Amino acid sequence: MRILHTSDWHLGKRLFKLDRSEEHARFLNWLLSILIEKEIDLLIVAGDIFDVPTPPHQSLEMFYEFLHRVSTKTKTETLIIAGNHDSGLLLEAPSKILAPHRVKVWGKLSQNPMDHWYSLKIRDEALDVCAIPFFRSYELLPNGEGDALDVLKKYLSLTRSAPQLLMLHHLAGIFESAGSEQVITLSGVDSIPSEILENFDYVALGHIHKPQKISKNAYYSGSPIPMRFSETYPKSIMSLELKEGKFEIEKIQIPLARALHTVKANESNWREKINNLENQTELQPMVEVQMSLTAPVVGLIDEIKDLLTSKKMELLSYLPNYSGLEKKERRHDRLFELSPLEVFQEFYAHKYPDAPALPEDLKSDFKELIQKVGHASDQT
Ligand SMILES: [Mn+2]
Repeated sequence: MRILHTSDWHLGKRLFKLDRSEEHARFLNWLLSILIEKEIDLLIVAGDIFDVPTPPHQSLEMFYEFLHRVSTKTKTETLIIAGNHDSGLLLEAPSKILAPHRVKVWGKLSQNPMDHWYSLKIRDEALDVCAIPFFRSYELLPNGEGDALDVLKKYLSLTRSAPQLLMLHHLAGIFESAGSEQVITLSGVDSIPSEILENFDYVALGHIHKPQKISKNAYYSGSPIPMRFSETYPKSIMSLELKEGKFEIEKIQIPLARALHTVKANESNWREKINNLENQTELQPMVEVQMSLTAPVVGLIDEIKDLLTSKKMELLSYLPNYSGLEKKERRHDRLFELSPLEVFQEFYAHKYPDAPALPEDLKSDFKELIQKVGHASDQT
């Protein structure tokens, strides 16, 4: 049985004024070609299909058009869980019409753990899949009592009769974040301990945008396109083959459709640095220029734009840094790129410049508050 694991598509995502849909379209075309070429039996999408709970119509069209192509051009089954950016109910709404297209969606946590288990048999290989969409602690503990991890364990355990695969959109183990993820916690637990995941033969994780292995069998596939200028590492999907009950795991690098370049320069070296940029992607590279200056220079931004235009690149973000101004001050220009926790950390550093970093107790209170706000907005 051949399986692909991907997550965090964030269809509808923008970076400043840049619409990312052309990059997403190219990723989905490439993904379809891999499904066909490798004769993939099962496609796993571990949450954050869309960037926002009410995605733009074009993003919905891109998603359903992709599912239709998978349905008509391949024999692949597609399993989808909702992430923290998705509306689980929106994803689940067309479930009945998707079923004949071999698409299954888990948008919301059911009260019955068995609703989250799905058994398959393909190419003589049996597999039990446990699909847990993003959930908040109160969904595990409707009465507000008990231990969230104990309840979660009930969802994750099934008498073993075949290899088991878990789909999960949460924080698990010890991970390295890309910085473009939103804060999520599990009532007082910052991350699901990796021991809980050890019973599974493979754990297909979503939420963290940097691809990584967090324990023996647990992987974040990462997002397919860089979400920020700082995400310079290659993006990938995971390819698995289940043979005689054992998984063979391989990472496949996704071709980069559009480069995001960061130039850190000053008045004397910016031309050279821009001239050194390579233009190797099919779509026009976008550039962020972080410029150290002693005083404002009239017309500089136009000169930078002109040079970039001559190299068939575009200036998307310009961050002048006048000497003496702290880096953290400048980051306020990018407020919408920051997570609520990052904003709070910056606010704290601004308010108490002489204090050390944000204390842990304040940090966990803030995370809890954000979660409660999320809970309240769910109910409206
Ligand atoms: Mn995400």
